[in-house]
Amino acid sequence: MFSSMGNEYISGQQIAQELGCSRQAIWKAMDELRQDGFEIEAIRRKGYRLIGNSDQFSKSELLYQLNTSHIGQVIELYESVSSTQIIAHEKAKDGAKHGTVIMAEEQTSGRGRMTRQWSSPKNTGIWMSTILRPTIHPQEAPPITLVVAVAIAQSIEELTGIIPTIKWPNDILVGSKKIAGILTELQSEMDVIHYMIIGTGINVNTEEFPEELKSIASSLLIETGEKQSRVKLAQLIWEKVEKLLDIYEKHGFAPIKLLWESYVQSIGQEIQARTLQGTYQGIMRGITDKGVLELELSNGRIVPIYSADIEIL
Ligand code: BTX
Repeated sequence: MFSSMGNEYISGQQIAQELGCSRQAIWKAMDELRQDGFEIEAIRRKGYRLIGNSDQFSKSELLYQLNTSHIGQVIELYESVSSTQIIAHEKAKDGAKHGTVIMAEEQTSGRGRMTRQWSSPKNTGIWMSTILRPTIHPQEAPPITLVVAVAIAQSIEELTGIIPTIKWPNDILVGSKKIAGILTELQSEMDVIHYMIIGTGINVNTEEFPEELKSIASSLLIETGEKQSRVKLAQLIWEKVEKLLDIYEKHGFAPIKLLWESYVQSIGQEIQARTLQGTYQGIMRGITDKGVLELELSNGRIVPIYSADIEIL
């Protein structure tokens, strides 16, 4: 129905005929769409016209033509939360299904790694936490952040034509500025993953950043000069995460690594890696099939880096 509702008016009778339902059912559906945030004009004898939708997410729009089996099929939408990660942990403990997504229009205490803050202003970005229950060993969990990074980079490229870069392990950049970040949290025992929460923060239509982020952050709106569809981007990400996760579970990280490398610029470059154990400097040689970064020191020794903030020198 949406596809035939461009800028033209379409009569209730025609919609009813096409869909094989009553005119009353169409009125009811229009009312529900309005409540979901769509602006629909209705003019006697002409029919209905979709003017646009507000800046609000709506479940029906997010689910419309979503091509996944699990991811995004259950969505919980919130207006304002402290952090979608906190809600996702609660829901996962209560048994939420694999692929359930917690989304919010705004986060008042969005978080990054290691107690850092993630700026999440209202109606501008995609602030969401996805509950995964992958059938893998806990040791195989770390590359999932990289799998999600590839899905986000591919989705941004498909939606906007911009080719982003991935900064190991969890940042997506355009030029030198951060467009998106991933926060992966794992609840497991020695041998079994209970669940994973994949937090993704994507600056889509942010017009201006707070002073402290201006030099390091950007948004798709700033980079393309146009407002972008948060709904389309979320759907693309869910579809690609589902596909890539399936490949990872069946065939391991090697096939994804090739895609990952196509979005990474720092391979072969001098980098500094700040880890909890200390700071290392050397040439980034690449990543292993387990997603571990390999850093070559000036004496030729290769150091495996499991978790760090890296900076290209
Ligand atoms: P990170 O620790 O790699 O990055 C956090 C750092 O990024 C901050 O210290 C700050 O310098 C910078 N920063 C903060 N906000 C932004 C922003 N909007 N855009 C660009 N740079 C920023 C990255 O952590 C992981 C972020 C995950 C965020 C999602 S949103 C949904 C979910 N809920 C939640 O609380 N966190 C995740």
